[in-house]
Amino acid sequence: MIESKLCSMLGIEYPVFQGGMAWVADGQLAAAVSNGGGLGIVAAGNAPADYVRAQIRRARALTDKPFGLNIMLMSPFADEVAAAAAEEHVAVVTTGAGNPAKYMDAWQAAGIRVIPVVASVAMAKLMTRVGASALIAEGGESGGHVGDLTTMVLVPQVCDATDLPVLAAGGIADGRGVAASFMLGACGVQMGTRFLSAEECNIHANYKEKILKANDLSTTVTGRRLGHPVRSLKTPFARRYAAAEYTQISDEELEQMGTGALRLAVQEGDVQNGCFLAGQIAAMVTKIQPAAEIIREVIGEAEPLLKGAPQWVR
Ligand code: TUI
Repeated sequence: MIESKLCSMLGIEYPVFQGGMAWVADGQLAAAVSNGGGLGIVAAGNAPADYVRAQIRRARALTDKPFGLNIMLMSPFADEVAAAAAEEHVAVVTTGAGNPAKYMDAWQAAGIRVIPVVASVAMAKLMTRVGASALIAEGGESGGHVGDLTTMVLVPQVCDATDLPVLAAGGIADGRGVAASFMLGACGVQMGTRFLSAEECNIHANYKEKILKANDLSTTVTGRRLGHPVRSLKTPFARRYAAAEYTQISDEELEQMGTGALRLAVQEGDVQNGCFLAGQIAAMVTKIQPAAEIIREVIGEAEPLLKGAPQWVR
């Protein structure tokens, strides 16, 4: 059995979080992951507070286990979603794509454990100072908005910079990734792409098919010109966007090009115009299975690897 202080802190069975994937991580997926013993997370993405409340309530109806809410801090609705999180008293708030310091007092007053995603040591230190309960160190192997560092170099440096429990994220698809994360000093993992193939994940069939067909070189990063690098599958949309970044078009036009592309991928399965966010481990996702089985499988693989570590030492 894997022992992690995250499990006792949060009342979960396995130290496995499901990433807060915008448009993807609804109440049904979050509840399935939490029922499977991990921490399911509802993603607010760019949605208004009403939508987020509805998904929180959906998750609550489907599980009595703890679950989290991910707040994407670049969202125009971040303020109202932050307030809704406090009112709904979710167990955990995770944050991404920014600095949540201004919301920390309100969340803590509501008894919420705040677990920010950090992509640098500076952000890890700041989040430790302002009262985070744990940190998710996410490397650029992940899907979606990415930082500059890889998981391999970010996780140990974040662990050295804080006394808080650290979860590793980015590039983790199986028990080998879990075991490696523990060796780097983490005491839990967050996986996003692996859960795209969960039976309870309500994305368009075309999205799941693209993930199952992906190979090691199927993803690319676009959006550096606007300062928001995003990893997604190499699709017609990604190629058009990447080409446009090197033309004279204005930043506003470029921004406009990306608007709505996530929804087109997730809800319409639009293979021409959708932006299919995925991490570099997409090729390691090979079957559709229940979320609970994914968790059991990765933990089941990690345990013998961690037990076998003494083989390397005489
Ligand atoms: O946030 C993510 N992944 C995401 S967000 C997203 S939605 C989106 N839509 C359009 C454009 C961009 C994104 C899709 N995927 N992961 C967590 C994460 N956070 N990765 C990196 C960071 C991060 C970056 C900078 C965290 C803090 C930070 O600090 C900046 C500051 O304010 O100093």
